[in-house]
Amino acid sequence: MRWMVVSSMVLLAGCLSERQGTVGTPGGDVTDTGGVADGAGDTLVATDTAVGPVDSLGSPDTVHVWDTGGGAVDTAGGGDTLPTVDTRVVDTAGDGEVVTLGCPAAVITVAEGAEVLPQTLLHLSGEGSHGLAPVVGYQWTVEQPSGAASVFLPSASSPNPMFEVNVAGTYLFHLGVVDAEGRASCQVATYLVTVTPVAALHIELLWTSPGDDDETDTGYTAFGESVGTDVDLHLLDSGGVREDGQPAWFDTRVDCYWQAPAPGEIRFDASLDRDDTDGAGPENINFGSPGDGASYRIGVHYWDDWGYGLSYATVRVYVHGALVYEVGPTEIRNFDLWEVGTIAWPEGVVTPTGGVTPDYPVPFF
Ligand SMILES: [Ca+2]
Ligand SMILES: [Ca+2]
Repeated sequence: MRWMVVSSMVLLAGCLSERQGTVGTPGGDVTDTGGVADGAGDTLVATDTAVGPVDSLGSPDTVHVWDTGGGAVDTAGGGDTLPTVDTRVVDTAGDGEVVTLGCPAAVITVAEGAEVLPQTLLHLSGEGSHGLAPVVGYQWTVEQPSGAASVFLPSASSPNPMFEVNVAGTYLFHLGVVDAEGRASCQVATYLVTVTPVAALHIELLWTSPGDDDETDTGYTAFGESVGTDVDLHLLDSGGVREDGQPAWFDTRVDCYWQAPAPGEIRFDASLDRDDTDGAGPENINFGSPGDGASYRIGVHYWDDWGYGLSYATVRVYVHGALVYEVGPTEIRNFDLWEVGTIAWPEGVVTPTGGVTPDYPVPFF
């Protein structure tokens, strides 16, 4: 095995003249014993930029070590042995720190940055990952906010996947890589993305459906059936009541929901950003300018369970980006209407109204 590290050669020249020592001993460092990669099978070349503590390959204080072959390595310090090519331990000069080298470094970049709005489609990339051999394998994972169920597209093994952050909160992405010689990264890279709504009022609906064994799939079957449950978020304008005094749910003039995602009146500029029809949610309503003295009703309607049975719904309310109210999970069954509560403005205080009405009669059916 022969490793060529071109980028370190300039630094190497400087280090060689001033660093002598032994491998694995505090206070020492490793230097070239007899030519660079000369094929003798026991040549070691090491450099240390000596900027500060060594933590990992690829950090500002990079260390590169490579061995042209297996077996014992005779360093300038005399008679040291490295255990194997891939698990070399090197003591850095002066500070006594020890680091394991040889594994590739995973590097994450996110085109949209670390602070984004809900519904942002992130473009992730691990293509800056690097090692002694080219990086050829990628494995992404993520810790999402509670209830979020987004997936990497096209897959979690793509070098540059996309990922939609629909739920407010923090997403902690992880990336591990493998190089062409089969070495895995010694530690995964992490990247924290914070999703913060900016609307004055942001309402989020999430749900889970135990009868659906895959809540992350999307779309419809060839027979036109959804692959998940369809629950809907509603926000009723202040004063939105029918002649009989009951809340005017499903009235497209005053109810913001999938059929009236932007009811359009200036004083009621609430808008639904997506109608999730295949499980998990979320559905979000953003409301830019609630009226002072107004009171808005929040509702959740179980439009169609598509045969997957009951669901458990959770609603979160954000005022100027801060979570002020969360309720659920509340059990709902097909066609139920859950009247979650009312929110008073500008106080931003939610008063639960609580009840679930079974088989709510949708007016236009
Ligand atoms: Ca499903
Ligand atoms: Ca829906």
